[in-house]
Amino acid sequence: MSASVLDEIVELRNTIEKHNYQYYVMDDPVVPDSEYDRLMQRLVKLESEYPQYLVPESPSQRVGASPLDAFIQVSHEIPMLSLDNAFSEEDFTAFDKRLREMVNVPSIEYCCEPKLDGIAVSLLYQEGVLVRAATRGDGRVGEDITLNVRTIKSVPLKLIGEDVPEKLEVRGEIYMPKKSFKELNARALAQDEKPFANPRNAAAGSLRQLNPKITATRNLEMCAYSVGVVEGALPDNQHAAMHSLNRWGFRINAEMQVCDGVAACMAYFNSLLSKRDQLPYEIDGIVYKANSFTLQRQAGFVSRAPRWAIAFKFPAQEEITELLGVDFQVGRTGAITPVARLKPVFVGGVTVSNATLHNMDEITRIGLMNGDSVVVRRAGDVIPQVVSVVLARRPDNAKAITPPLTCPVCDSAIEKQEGEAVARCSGGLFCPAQRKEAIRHFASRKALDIEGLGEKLISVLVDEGLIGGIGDLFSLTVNQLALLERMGEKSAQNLVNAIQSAKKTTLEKFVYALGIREVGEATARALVAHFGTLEAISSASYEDLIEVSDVGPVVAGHIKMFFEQPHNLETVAALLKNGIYWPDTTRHDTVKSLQGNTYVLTGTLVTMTRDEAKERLIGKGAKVSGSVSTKTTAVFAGEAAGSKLAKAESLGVPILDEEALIKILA
Ligand code: D41
Repeated sequence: MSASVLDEIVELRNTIEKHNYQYYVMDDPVVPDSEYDRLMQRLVKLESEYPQYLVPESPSQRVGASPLDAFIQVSHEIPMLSLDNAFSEEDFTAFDKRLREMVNVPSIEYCCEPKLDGIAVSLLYQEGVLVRAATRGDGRVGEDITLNVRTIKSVPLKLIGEDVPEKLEVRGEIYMPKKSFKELNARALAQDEKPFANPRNAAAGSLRQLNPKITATRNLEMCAYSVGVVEGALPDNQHAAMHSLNRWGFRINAEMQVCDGVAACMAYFNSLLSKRDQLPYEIDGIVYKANSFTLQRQAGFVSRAPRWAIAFKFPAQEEITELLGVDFQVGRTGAITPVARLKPVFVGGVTVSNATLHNMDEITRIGLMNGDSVVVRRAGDVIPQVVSVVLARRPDNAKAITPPLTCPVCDSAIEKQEGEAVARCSGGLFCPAQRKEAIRHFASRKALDIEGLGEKLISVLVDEGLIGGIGDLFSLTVNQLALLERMGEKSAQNLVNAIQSAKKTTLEKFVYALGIREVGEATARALVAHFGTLEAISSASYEDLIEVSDVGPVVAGHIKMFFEQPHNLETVAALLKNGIYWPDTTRHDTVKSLQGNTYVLTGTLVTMTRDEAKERLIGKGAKVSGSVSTKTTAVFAGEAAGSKLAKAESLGVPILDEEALIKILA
């Protein structure tokens, strides 16, 4: 009897380990969470009934019972080396040249992978069982963090495979994925706790917990990058050794690749740099390791860094600089945005002297004061942000930041809606700032695309009283413009020409250009597809508006409000009178081709979403209904269609496939 219980326990452990491996190491889960939970519950139950079978490497034993008093120091049998840095192609070329000359080969194969921004650790396995995990520390002595590391699901407690070495020390990086970091900080903020500055600090803080139960809640991951002590067989190169580790149960970097020579390494560098923001974890560069272990041994190391490896750093995405002051800008919709004026600093590949602070709450949240030193972050193409204050550098004369009580541009009252973080100027188009922004939006590339009408010129035109709003743009004359400072006859003529040729547009662009709150390009397109004409959009009721797939209650409210305001109607009328027009694509044959037909969409479509299909059918004059009836012209059925098919069949309504849908929409 108990022999069969043991069999079941062993079987459960193996199955759970296999699922863990698929889920946490291979990112390729094979069973739903519910099934996994059921297996784990069964295992926990059996182990509590038969404690004689309990072993520390059981997957049920990741989170230990009692917290520690302190971490114990441990020595690394083989020191954990550090990495030299390269910051430019020249640095890297020089490194490669030195190495080639040292080992006397014409070209070197490198095993390349992203440099994860986490905490380096050493994991020791005896007979395939995890016996110790330690931080790198100073490379010779680190701290025993076994209990915490055991809670990390991508760290195998027991290795898989016939060829696992007797003794194996695996080195790697423990890190917090970006998504987990965001969630952790959101939780911290919700509980009025201090958020972590970056995923690296969050990972370090999570590993430094004396209570492993806390670490267990932190969603850390571990990725292997090298082998330390090994008693047993290992392939003779880095890339193959990493794949052995992967088979034995470790996560390795999916971007790992072998590149031969400097040119291939540079191509790899550039390709990862452009992918950087899409990766689910933070990286701060690329690590290049000579692939051959023989070559590694020949090259050796100096002052604790191997001669055969280098970290080629990406430009830093965070730097410290000084806050010179805070300006309050008024946007197109009146939203007042604090903008940090910074002492210029080179970060993320460009010089930054302004950074957004989003809203007043953000200033409070990061506890910002004038004169502070701040951490500025610029990642990818995202606008630079002030991340945090370096409190240790706060000067004695730091001053509180006071938000304006009235609009800094037009002095109108400032409104702040209950529950909204954004404060707004109530001046509407009486506020020159909002007017300027409205004109800028109207002239922008995705709207009427008026070349040469940029921010500075708009500002001058409004300040000089030449235009009051978008309605006045089309009556500007060359003579008026030529009088402006730094505007010659020629550029005045060019601008007037650009304005005139912008008169021909599309209804989609025109609706977008109006600058109705929260009506972006996609919503403008959806409105036009749904209603067909400007008259229909402007006279639509709230109920009509929320029928449009892209439009919710809030946006419907904004649209309705826009077309109820007399000055907006006057502006639209002025624009039309001045000759803005769009070729009427809506009234001709194509649109009305499906007039009078009613369709039902069901199942999953492959080439478009159901909303898209709906919008396009409506655009052609058809009705789209949610339920099948005798009035239904046809049902378009995608994959995994359900009860609507049966209903159509029973009513004798034609059932068509996606191909037919595509044809009808073409
Ligand atoms: O991703 C990393 N942070 C990473 C760090 C990596 N992918 N490879 C590394 N390789 C080494 C050597 C070549 C010494 C085995 C490393 C580190 N070292 C390292 N991390 C912290 C200090 C050194």
